[in-house]
Amino acid sequence: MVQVAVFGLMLASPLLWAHAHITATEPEAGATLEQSPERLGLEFDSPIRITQFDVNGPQGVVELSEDPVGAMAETHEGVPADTLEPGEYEVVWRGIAEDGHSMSGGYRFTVQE
Ligand SMILES: [Cu+2]
Repeated sequence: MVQVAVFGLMLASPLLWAHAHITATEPEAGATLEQSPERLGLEFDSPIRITQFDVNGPQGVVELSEDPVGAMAETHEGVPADTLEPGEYEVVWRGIAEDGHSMSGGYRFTVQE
């Protein structure tokens, strides 16, 4: 992994802002969890500013005690204010990468009974 990252840096011109790609979500897209997740997260290969981070579940909008909106970073975290009831959840996000490109995405996961 380290070698791949170094190779990528050598190819990229330092004069260009990096285009970002999402590399991971927390939990993984499509995951079925045995218990409520303590945090929800997004990971990118270069910094992006998150402009929207919404979580919806069987009871509607999930309130977050911590959300990543406004932060410019590679790793973003949202923390549910309460334990998530069993059911299917969807995270929807938007952001702007350093190169000015808009990005958006979403993923679902399930909390088991
Ligand atoms: Cu881009």
